[in-house]
Amino acid sequence: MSNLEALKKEIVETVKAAGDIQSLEEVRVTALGKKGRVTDLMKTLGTLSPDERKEMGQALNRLKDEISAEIDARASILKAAAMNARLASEKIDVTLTPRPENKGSIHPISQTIEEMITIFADMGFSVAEGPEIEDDFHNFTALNFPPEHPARQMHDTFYLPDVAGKTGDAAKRLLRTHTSTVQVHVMQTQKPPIRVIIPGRTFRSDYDMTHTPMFHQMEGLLIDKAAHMGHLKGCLIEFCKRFFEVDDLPTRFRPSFFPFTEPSAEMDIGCSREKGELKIGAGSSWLEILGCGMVHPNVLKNCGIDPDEYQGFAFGMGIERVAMLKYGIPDLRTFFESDLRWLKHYGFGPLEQPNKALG
Ligand code: 2NL
Repeated sequence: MSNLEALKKEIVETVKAAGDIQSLEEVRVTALGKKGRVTDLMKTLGTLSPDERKEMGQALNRLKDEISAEIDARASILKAAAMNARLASEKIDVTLTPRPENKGSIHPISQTIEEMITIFADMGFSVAEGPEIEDDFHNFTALNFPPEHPARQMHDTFYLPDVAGKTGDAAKRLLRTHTSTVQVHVMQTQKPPIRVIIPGRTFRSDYDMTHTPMFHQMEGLLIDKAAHMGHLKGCLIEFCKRFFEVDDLPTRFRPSFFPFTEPSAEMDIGCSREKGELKIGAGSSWLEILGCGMVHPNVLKNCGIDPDEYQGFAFGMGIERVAMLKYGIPDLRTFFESDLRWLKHYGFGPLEQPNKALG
């Protein structure tokens, strides 16, 4: 056996004997590192004649490759074993009964969504869902956002890396900034009449006292041949009365602007603010609660619906905001901190009714 073969045999034996990734790394350094045994032999090449140097150089490179392959093979075996050991040691028994001191509760966002669905379902709306990762068309273009609209900028919207092999808008992927993307899918795939609500997560690059990068919206869309602003107002007034459980709730609509509706409005509900305490219902103050309007004809056209035949109304509201108002939760950011004391205090029991007004 040549010297090199003997060396290889010896090193491969130490590779096979390495019991964990750390000792394998030591073996690698001893053989192939800067001061390793194979590297030392490489350094002697300069003392050889040109012919010998060529032959020996090739043999040493081969040896290096063979040892590297042995080390890689051993590394994958050791990594798999380490993962299996970790999986075995971190196993939990999900059939164990929960500890009573950590009793779970329904998050106020889930409770609020359930309450809203209950009220809108009673008016004939069904729930639609869609992807959280979207393209530029569904999030902006179809909704009549002009090409240079500020919401399209990097600092407002979370963009994902471009899709490989595509360019321009077709390559863009983003986290939806509103749930209107789902209405676009619904209009593209369903024939009117349409009556849907969409609760879901939305994402914007923003974080301060009143903004979190992930938040929830509830949007609604109704498309029919003769839908008009009166239907919109009736529907939303009824919703607010039931949601806030106040029969004579004062409401008002103020003109507003959204790219996707024309005309557009914001809806306020009456409230009182006495001694710093907010009370929804009678009073001399107003509280903005949602945005709404008649679906812009360009949006209908972009989604394949003939605006000469159909019209519709749409609305959107922040779920955290209305949950804070209804349940007196003072700080938005606490919603997503998973503080068990907060969850216990503001959470709901599984048998609590979604909405008393319909009970
Ligand atoms: C707000 C205002 C709004 C809509 C959302 C909508 C969706 C389609 C077409 C037209 Cl596909 N409109 N949604 C309309 C008006 C207002 O949201 O303040 N949200 C938190």
